[in-house]
Amino acid sequence: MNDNAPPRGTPVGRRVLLGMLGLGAAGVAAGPVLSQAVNSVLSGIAAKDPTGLTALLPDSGGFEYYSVTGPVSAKSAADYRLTVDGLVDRPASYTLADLQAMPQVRIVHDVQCVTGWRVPKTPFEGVRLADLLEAAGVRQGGSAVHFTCFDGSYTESLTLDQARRDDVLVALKMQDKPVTHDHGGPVRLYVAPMYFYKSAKWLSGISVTPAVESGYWENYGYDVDAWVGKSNGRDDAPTS
Ligand SMILES: Nc1nc2c(c(=O)[nH]1)N[C@H]1C(S)=C(S)[C@@H](COP(=O)(O)O)O[C@H]1N2
Ligand SMILES: [Mo]
Repeated sequence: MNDNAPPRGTPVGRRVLLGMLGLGAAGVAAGPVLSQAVNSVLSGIAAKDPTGLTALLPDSGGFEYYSVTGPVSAKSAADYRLTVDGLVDRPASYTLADLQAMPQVRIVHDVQCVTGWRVPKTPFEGVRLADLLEAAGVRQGGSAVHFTCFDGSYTESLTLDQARRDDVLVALKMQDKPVTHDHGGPVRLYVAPMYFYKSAKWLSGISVTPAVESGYWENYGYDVDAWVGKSNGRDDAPTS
Protein backbone atom coordinates (compact mmCIF):
# COMPACT_ATOMS: atom_id res chain seq x y z
CA MET A 1 0.00 0.00 0.00
CA ASN A 2 1.14 3.52 -0.83
CA ASP A 3 2.52 5.17 2.32
CA ASN A 4 0.59 8.35 1.57
CA ALA A 5 -2.72 6.61 1.08
CA PRO A 6 -5.26 6.79 3.88
CA PRO A 7 -6.50 3.45 5.19
CA ARG A 8 -9.10 1.73 3.06
CA GLY A 9 -12.56 2.91 3.92
CA THR A 10 -11.42 6.25 5.29
CA PRO A 11 -14.56 8.37 5.07
CA VAL A 12 -13.16 11.18 2.96
CA GLY A 13 -16.07 12.34 0.90
CA ARG A 14 -16.86 15.37 -1.13
CA ARG A 15 -18.85 16.83 1.71
CA VAL A 16 -15.94 16.24 4.08
CA LEU A 17 -13.60 17.89 1.61
CA LEU A 18 -16.04 20.75 1.13
CA GLY A 19 -16.17 21.11 4.89
CA MET A 20 -12.40 21.24 5.02
CA LEU A 21 -12.53 24.02 2.46
CA GLY A 22 -15.26 25.86 4.33
CA LEU A 23 -17.62 25.34 1.41
CA GLY A 24 -19.82 22.63 2.85
CA ALA A 25 -23.22 24.27 3.13
CA ALA A 26 -22.78 26.36 -0.01
CA GLY A 27 -21.51 23.43 -2.01
CA VAL A 28 -24.41 21.26 -1.03
CA ALA A 29 -27.13 23.86 -1.37
CA ALA A 30 -26.21 26.00 -4.34
CA GLY A 31 -26.56 23.57 -7.21
CA PRO A 32 -24.79 23.23 -10.52
CA VAL A 33 -23.32 26.69 -11.07
CA LEU A 34 -21.44 26.99 -7.83
CA SER A 35 -20.76 23.30 -8.08
CA GLN A 36 -18.73 23.92 -11.23
CA ALA A 37 -16.54 26.27 -9.26
CA VAL A 38 -16.36 23.83 -6.40
CA ASN A 39 -15.44 21.08 -8.81
CA SER A 40 -12.58 23.05 -10.20
CA VAL A 41 -11.34 23.84 -6.69
CA LEU A 42 -11.58 20.18 -5.87
CA SER A 43 -9.96 18.91 -9.03
CA GLY A 44 -6.55 19.73 -7.59
CA ILE A 45 -7.39 17.62 -4.59
CA ALA A 46 -8.85 14.95 -6.83
CA ALA A 47 -5.55 14.34 -8.48
CA LYS A 48 -4.09 13.41 -5.09
CA ASP A 49 -7.14 11.69 -3.68
CA PRO A 50 -6.52 7.94 -3.73
CA THR A 51 -10.17 7.22 -3.00
CA GLY A 52 -11.01 8.65 -6.42
CA LEU A 53 -14.00 10.30 -4.83
CA THR A 54 -13.55 13.63 -6.47
CA ALA A 55 -12.14 12.60 -9.81
CA LEU A 56 -13.83 14.26 -12.77
CA LEU A 57 -12.74 11.88 -15.47
CA PRO A 58 -12.02 13.43 -18.88
CA ASP A 59 -14.21 11.07 -20.92
CA SER A 60 -16.80 10.37 -18.27
CA GLY A 61 -19.71 11.85 -20.21
CA GLY A 62 -20.54 14.03 -17.23
CA PHE A 63 -20.30 11.31 -14.62
CA GLU A 64 -17.88 11.45 -11.77
CA TYR A 65 -16.28 8.32 -10.43
CA TYR A 66 -17.11 7.62 -6.81
CA SER A 67 -15.81 4.95 -4.48
CA VAL A 68 -15.62 5.24 -0.72
CA THR A 69 -12.94 2.57 -0.73
CA GLY A 70 -9.74 2.32 -2.71
CA PRO A 71 -9.74 0.26 -5.89
CA VAL A 72 -12.49 -2.36 -6.03
CA SER A 73 -11.70 -5.83 -7.42
CA ALA A 74 -13.75 -6.57 -10.51
CA LYS A 75 -16.27 -9.41 -10.63
CA SER A 76 -16.83 -11.34 -13.83
CA ALA A 77 -20.04 -12.92 -15.03
CA ALA A 78 -18.67 -16.19 -13.65
CA ASP A 79 -17.99 -15.06 -10.08
CA TYR A 80 -20.70 -12.44 -9.57
CA ARG A 81 -23.52 -13.30 -7.15
CA LEU A 82 -26.44 -11.28 -5.83
CA THR A 83 -28.00 -12.63 -2.65
CA VAL A 84 -31.53 -11.83 -1.51
CA ASP A 85 -32.21 -12.68 2.13
CA GLY A 86 -33.52 -11.35 5.44
CA LEU A 87 -37.25 -11.39 6.12
CA VAL A 88 -38.18 -13.40 3.05
CA ASP A 89 -39.73 -16.83 2.45
CA ARG A 90 -37.35 -17.80 -0.36
CA PRO A 91 -33.77 -16.53 0.05
CA ALA A 92 -31.90 -16.67 -3.24
CA SER A 93 -28.53 -16.24 -4.88
CA TYR A 94 -28.59 -14.98 -8.46
CA THR A 95 -25.86 -15.24 -11.06
CA LEU A 96 -25.56 -12.56 -13.71
CA ALA A 97 -27.13 -14.99 -16.20
CA ASP A 98 -30.06 -15.53 -13.82
CA LEU A 99 -30.66 -11.78 -13.70
CA GLN A 100 -30.30 -11.46 -17.48
CA ALA A 101 -32.95 -14.15 -17.93
CA MET A 102 -35.55 -12.15 -15.99
CA PRO A 103 -37.80 -9.50 -17.58
CA GLN A 104 -35.73 -6.38 -18.32
CA VAL A 105 -37.05 -2.86 -17.93
CA ARG A 106 -35.44 0.22 -19.50
CA ILE A 107 -35.95 3.65 -18.04
CA VAL A 108 -34.53 6.99 -19.13
CA HIS A 109 -34.13 9.56 -16.41
CA ASP A 110 -31.77 12.30 -15.27
CA VAL A 111 -28.94 11.25 -12.99
CA GLN A 112 -28.48 13.82 -10.25
CA CYS A 113 -25.67 13.74 -7.71
CA VAL A 114 -26.33 15.59 -4.48
CA THR A 115 -23.14 17.63 -5.03
CA GLY A 116 -24.69 19.25 -8.09
CA TRP A 117 -23.60 17.43 -11.23
CA ARG A 118 -26.25 15.98 -13.44
CA VAL A 119 -26.35 13.75 -16.49
CA PRO A 120 -29.65 14.26 -18.31
CA LYS A 121 -31.72 11.48 -19.83
CA THR A 122 -29.55 8.52 -19.00
CA PRO A 123 -30.88 5.06 -19.90
CA PHE A 124 -30.67 2.32 -17.31
CA GLU A 125 -31.88 -1.22 -17.86
CA GLY A 126 -32.29 -4.23 -15.65
CA VAL A 127 -34.60 -6.12 -13.34
CA ARG A 128 -37.17 -4.30 -11.26
CA LEU A 129 -36.21 -4.56 -7.61
CA ALA A 130 -39.93 -5.19 -7.06
CA ASP A 131 -39.68 -8.38 -9.12
CA LEU A 132 -36.80 -9.72 -7.02
CA LEU A 133 -38.72 -8.93 -3.83
CA GLU A 134 -41.81 -10.60 -5.25
CA ALA A 135 -39.79 -13.70 -6.11
CA ALA A 136 -38.34 -13.79 -2.59
CA GLY A 137 -41.67 -13.32 -0.85
CA VAL A 138 -41.42 -10.55 1.75
CA ARG A 139 -42.45 -11.81 5.17
CA GLN A 140 -44.69 -10.16 7.70
CA GLY A 141 -42.60 -7.62 9.59
CA GLY A 142 -40.40 -6.70 6.63
CA SER A 143 -40.62 -2.96 6.07
CA ALA A 144 -37.33 -1.93 4.49
CA VAL A 145 -34.58 -3.16 2.21
CA HIS A 146 -30.87 -2.91 2.95
CA PHE A 147 -28.21 -3.10 0.23
CA THR A 148 -24.60 -4.21 0.52
CA CYS A 149 -21.81 -4.02 -2.02
CA PHE A 150 -18.81 -6.13 -2.94
CA ASP A 151 -16.49 -3.20 -2.25
CA GLY A 152 -17.05 -4.31 1.34
CA SER A 153 -18.03 -0.85 2.64
CA TYR A 154 -20.89 0.89 0.89
CA THR A 155 -24.44 0.38 2.07
CA GLU A 156 -27.84 1.83 1.22
CA SER A 157 -31.47 1.35 2.20
CA LEU A 158 -34.97 2.01 0.98
CA THR A 159 -38.35 1.58 2.59
CA LEU A 160 -40.29 -1.34 1.15
CA ASP A 161 -42.69 1.07 -0.55
CA GLN A 162 -39.80 2.90 -2.22
CA ALA A 163 -38.16 -0.40 -3.18
CA ARG A 164 -41.33 -1.53 -4.95
CA ARG A 165 -41.52 1.52 -7.21
CA ASP A 166 -41.43 0.97 -10.95
CA ASP A 167 -38.44 3.26 -11.34
CA VAL A 168 -36.11 1.36 -9.00
CA LEU A 169 -33.92 -1.10 -10.88
CA VAL A 170 -31.25 -3.65 -10.23
CA ALA A 171 -29.42 -2.36 -13.28
CA LEU A 172 -27.38 -4.49 -15.65
CA LYS A 173 -27.05 -1.79 -18.30
CA MET A 174 -26.31 1.91 -18.19
CA GLN A 175 -26.26 4.07 -21.33
CA ASP A 176 -27.41 0.95 -23.22
CA LYS A 177 -24.20 -0.97 -22.44
CA PRO A 178 -23.36 -3.42 -19.68
CA VAL A 179 -22.61 -1.44 -16.51
CA THR A 180 -18.83 -0.95 -16.50
CA HIS A 181 -16.75 -1.77 -13.47
CA ASP A 182 -16.14 1.92 -12.72
CA HIS A 183 -19.87 2.56 -12.75
CA GLY A 184 -20.47 -0.31 -10.32
CA GLY A 185 -20.86 -3.23 -12.69
CA PRO A 186 -21.71 -5.86 -13.38
CA VAL A 187 -24.76 -4.90 -11.31
CA ARG A 188 -25.67 -1.66 -9.57
CA LEU A 189 -28.81 -0.29 -8.07
CA TYR A 190 -30.59 2.57 -9.86
CA VAL A 191 -33.05 4.59 -7.81
CA ALA A 192 -34.22 7.03 -10.47
CA PRO A 193 -36.18 9.54 -8.34
CA MET A 194 -33.48 9.97 -5.72
CA TYR A 195 -30.01 11.49 -5.56
CA PHE A 196 -27.43 9.20 -7.07
CA TYR A 197 -25.88 8.16 -3.76
CA LYS A 198 -28.89 5.86 -3.34
CA SER A 199 -27.76 3.97 -6.47
CA ALA A 200 -25.31 1.57 -4.83
CA LYS A 201 -22.54 0.36 -7.12
CA TRP A 202 -21.12 -3.19 -7.07
CA LEU A 203 -24.39 -4.45 -5.60
CA SER A 204 -24.00 -7.83 -3.90
CA GLY A 205 -26.71 -8.13 -1.28
CA ILE A 206 -30.37 -7.25 -0.84
CA SER A 207 -31.78 -7.92 2.60
CA VAL A 208 -35.32 -7.32 3.81
CA THR A 209 -35.17 -5.76 7.27
CA PRO A 210 -37.71 -4.76 9.94
CA ALA A 211 -36.72 -1.07 9.73
CA VAL A 212 -34.64 1.27 7.59
CA GLU A 213 -30.94 1.12 8.40
CA SER A 214 -29.18 4.24 7.28
CA GLY A 215 -26.59 3.84 4.55
CA TYR A 216 -22.98 4.93 4.19
CA TRP A 217 -23.49 8.60 3.34
CA GLU A 218 -26.57 8.84 5.51
CA ASN A 219 -24.34 8.13 8.49
CA TYR A 220 -22.54 11.34 7.48
CA GLY A 221 -25.70 13.44 7.39
CA TYR A 222 -27.36 12.92 4.01
CA ASP A 223 -31.09 12.25 3.98
CA VAL A 224 -32.34 8.65 3.91
CA ASP A 225 -35.36 9.78 1.87
CA ALA A 226 -33.26 11.32 -0.87
CA TRP A 227 -35.91 12.57 -3.35
CA VAL A 228 -34.30 14.81 -5.95
CA GLY A 229 -35.25 18.42 -5.22
CA LYS A 230 -37.09 17.53 -2.02
CA SER A 231 -34.35 16.47 0.39
CA ASN A 232 -30.93 17.44 1.64
CA GLY A 233 -32.02 21.00 2.26
CA ARG A 234 -33.55 21.58 -1.17
CA ASP A 235 -37.10 22.27 -2.19
CA ASP A 236 -36.91 22.60 -5.96
CA ALA A 237 -39.32 21.51 -8.61
CA PRO A 238 -38.67 17.82 -9.12
CA THR A 239 -36.71 16.94 -12.24
CA SER A 240 -38.25 14.70 -14.83
N1 LIG B 1 -20.46 1.07 -3.74
C1 LIG B 1 -20.59 2.41 -3.94
N2 LIG B 1 -21.71 2.88 -4.53
C2 LIG B 1 -21.87 4.21 -4.71
C3 LIG B 1 -20.90 5.14 -4.26
C4 LIG B 1 -19.72 4.61 -3.67
O1 LIG B 1 -18.80 5.35 -3.27
N3 LIG B 1 -19.60 3.24 -3.51
N4 LIG B 1 -21.08 6.50 -4.45
C5 LIG B 1 -22.45 6.96 -4.70
C6 LIG B 1 -22.49 8.32 -5.20
S1 LIG B 1 -22.35 9.58 -4.05
C7 LIG B 1 -22.69 8.61 -6.51
S2 LIG B 1 -22.89 10.19 -7.09
C8 LIG B 1 -22.75 7.52 -7.52
C9 LIG B 1 -21.67 7.73 -8.56
O2 LIG B 1 -21.78 6.76 -9.57
P1 LIG B 1 -20.71 6.74 -10.75
O3 LIG B 1 -19.37 6.46 -10.11
O4 LIG B 1 -21.19 5.66 -11.66
O5 LIG B 1 -20.75 8.11 -11.39
O6 LIG B 1 -22.58 6.22 -6.95
C10 LIG B 1 -23.17 6.05 -5.69
N5 LIG B 1 -23.01 4.66 -5.33
MO1 LIG C 1 -23.01 11.49 -5.22
